[in-house]
Amino acid sequence: MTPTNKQTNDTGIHEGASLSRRDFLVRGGSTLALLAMMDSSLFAQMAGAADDGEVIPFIDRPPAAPEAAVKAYGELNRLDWQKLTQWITPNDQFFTVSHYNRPVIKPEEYKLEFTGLVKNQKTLTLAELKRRPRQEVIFTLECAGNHGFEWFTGGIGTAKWAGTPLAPILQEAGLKPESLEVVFFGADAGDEEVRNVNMRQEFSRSLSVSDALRPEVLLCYEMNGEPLPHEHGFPVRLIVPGWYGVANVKWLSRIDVTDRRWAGRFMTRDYVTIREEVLAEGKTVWTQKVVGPARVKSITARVVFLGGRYRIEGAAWGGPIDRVEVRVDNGPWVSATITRGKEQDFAWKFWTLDWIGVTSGEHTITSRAVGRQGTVQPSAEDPSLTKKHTYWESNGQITRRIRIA
Ligand SMILES: Nc1nc2c(c(=O)[nH]1)N[C@H]1C(S)=C(S)[C@@H](COP(=O)(O)O)O[C@H]1N2
Ligand SMILES: [Mo]
Repeated sequence: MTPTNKQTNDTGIHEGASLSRRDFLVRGGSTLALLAMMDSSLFAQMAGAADDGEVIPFIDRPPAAPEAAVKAYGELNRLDWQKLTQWITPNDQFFTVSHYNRPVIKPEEYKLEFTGLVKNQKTLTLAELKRRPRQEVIFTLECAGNHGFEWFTGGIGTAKWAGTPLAPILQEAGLKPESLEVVFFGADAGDEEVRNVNMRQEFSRSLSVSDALRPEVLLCYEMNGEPLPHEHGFPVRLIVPGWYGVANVKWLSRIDVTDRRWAGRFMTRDYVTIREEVLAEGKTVWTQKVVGPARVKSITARVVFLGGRYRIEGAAWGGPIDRVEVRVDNGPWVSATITRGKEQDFAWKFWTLDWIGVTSGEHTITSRAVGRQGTVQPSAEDPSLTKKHTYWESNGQITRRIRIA
């Protein structure tokens, strides 16, 4: 999400809360009755949980997306955390963000060009890509702008992506020794102005040669067993497991190897995190860093009442996760149990915690993820967030509010 569009910025956080029709249905009895009728073991499997229950709605609910945001990015199809029961997000429920147009590409006409500092410049068709070795990855893709605005809290989803690894293709093409970066271009384009120069620019992002050669990076043509849907980049997109959404270039049309750093909009002006950082000697410096690998993050998705007991459920992602801890009101941090995704480094984890000693009234629930390297999801008051001046990479601890009858 990037409101370069000024309107989006201005209206981003002032919208009043409103309930969507889907929220209304779940709060009403009909959906619950329907869920109760489903085979309970099937539901438990889907939920990664022991049994079904009644969702107690949070007091804090994201407001509707402002009209300007919908105008700029189209229907974002944001995830509703309270309804999160499926570990794999179905394609029609997967959020989507596009900064330019959404090009329609005929599969039989699709061509992926390799240009620049490769010994053998070449072009691959979709059929040629599909004939190459197939590789799958379950990867949670989150927009770096997620949680950057009150209304933007569902810019995330998990899919099983399939395609062919990029590294062997680059190796076959033969990178010249002076190669520094690999630039990925989409077929979508927009008008950009830099220093009074107006130009047509395709969506583009670059990776260093070593990042581009990582074995998990895919030229992806399949999402959850189906051809990549149009809005998700049909017929081919880049998948960079472990990185924020913006690195995952859709409608991939050209891959260019260069001996310079690429300075397109999404590397230098958008998706750049500006912070005030304090150096060891106590001096404050302003930093501007390109959004890259995802940061550790978690959220409490819902509280379920199971007749006599309450269960807190949530998700954690953004790099390999070691554990998730949860705190109710100002109580101690308690370790949650990870129920799904333990084996997958690039996929979100689902976690649950039995809420012991529940009292009636209003409560807050906060979660924090801890990465395998010991990185802790920062509190909202941490200087890495309070001294962050752009909204990307908002991975602070999220506090949910709930009222127990
Ligand atoms: N070609 C192209 N690729 C793109 C974008 C875009 O605007 N054009 N948006 C990026 C951003 S910011 C995000 S968050 C993800 C969203 O992927 P999705 O729409 O499949 O969910 O796509 C990324 N890839
Ligand atoms: Mo994004």
